[in-house]
Amino acid sequence: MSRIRFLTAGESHGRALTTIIEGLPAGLEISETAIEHELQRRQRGYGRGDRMKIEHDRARILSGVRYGVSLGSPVSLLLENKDWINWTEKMSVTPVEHPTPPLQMPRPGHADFAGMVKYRQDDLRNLLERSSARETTMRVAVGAICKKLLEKFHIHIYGHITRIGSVTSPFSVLNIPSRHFKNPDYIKEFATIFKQVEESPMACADSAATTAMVALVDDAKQQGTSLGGQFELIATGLPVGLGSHVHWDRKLDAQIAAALMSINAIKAVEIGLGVQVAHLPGNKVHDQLYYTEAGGYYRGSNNAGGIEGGMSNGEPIVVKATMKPLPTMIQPLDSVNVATHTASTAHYERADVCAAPAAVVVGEAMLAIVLADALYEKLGGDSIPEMLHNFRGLSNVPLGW
Ligand code: EPS
Repeated sequence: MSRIRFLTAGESHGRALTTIIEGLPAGLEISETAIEHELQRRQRGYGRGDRMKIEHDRARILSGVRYGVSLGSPVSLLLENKDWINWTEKMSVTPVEHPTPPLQMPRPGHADFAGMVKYRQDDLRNLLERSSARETTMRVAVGAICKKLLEKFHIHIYGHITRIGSVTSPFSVLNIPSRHFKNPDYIKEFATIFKQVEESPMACADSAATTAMVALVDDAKQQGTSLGGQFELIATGLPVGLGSHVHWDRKLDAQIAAALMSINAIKAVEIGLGVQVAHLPGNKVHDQLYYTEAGGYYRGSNNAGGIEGGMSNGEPIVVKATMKPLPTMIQPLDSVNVATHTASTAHYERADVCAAPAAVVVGEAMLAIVLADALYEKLGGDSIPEMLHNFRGLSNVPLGW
């Protein structure tokens, strides 16, 4: 990330979560309503725990915006945890007379064990509060702003669930002929698919798969276990040449993979065909190139997922991320009491049976952040008008041979 940087702070049951975003251009419309819309999407999903009934996530803009428009100065956001009133003693910043007894049975799969050893903590509360996926509220808020930036350039990001446990959705963007995305009428039709995704409690484009996924979540809840999943993200409207082949940390696919792997519980990220490329010969993998006078360049397929040599190639970017089942379960796994070294079961507290539909929204946000940064790096400037001017200029630059 070279232009847009952000930090987040806050504990899951602390007073609030905050972020400072540095490097945004001036002249971008930013509203609390647009941020709230994305935060509400993150709270959705069948299988979420009771915390989502307590919270109504809203972020207040504290700086960097005047009359609804960014100033180019750091934008800071504050999201207050409604649940905080129930945790003022347990999460007090100042010492309390009667601290709560320490939690000493690490949950396998969570940050508890490694974090307790690394930070020399005897209370796993000191780890879980920050390792909780509640931190992703701030990423979604930053992503909401980056989505607005991208929309100025007609770049749109979509996400949907492709798998929950054993149930898969038949819909994948990789099955849509690549040239359709050059057709503005198709882009409108494509957007309507995602209206169905918004209506699905599992953020899934297929209604039969949604029903089966809901039943699977019910079953997992009954059994006191949890479920992971897989989702596909798509970015349309990108110009050719975001990222670069010249250095490892400038490769766009590497930046996207790192951003998505940083989301809680994500264990794998694939671009385009992803791991399937190992099974296929070259002539079935690479996207053949064609040209028409009217429409310019187009591809026979988009198996590369819109990225070749670490650069966007003008096709939709398609990324898949895989999420593990959450490690907090009503039927807990074997663990050890770290104070007594005796066999025990892992700590349990309120959790989600399945948070994959929410992770789609976090994935969209992280993709938006990376792409907004890459676009800004490509276009330069300090304001939206300057970026738009440079964007229009891109297509006028002749090829160098
Ligand atoms: C989350 C809030 C948390 C959990 C979940 C994500 O709320 P609480 O811990 O108060 O029930 O629902 O956290 C985890 C999945 C985790 O592993 O910690 C949220 O806002 O997304």
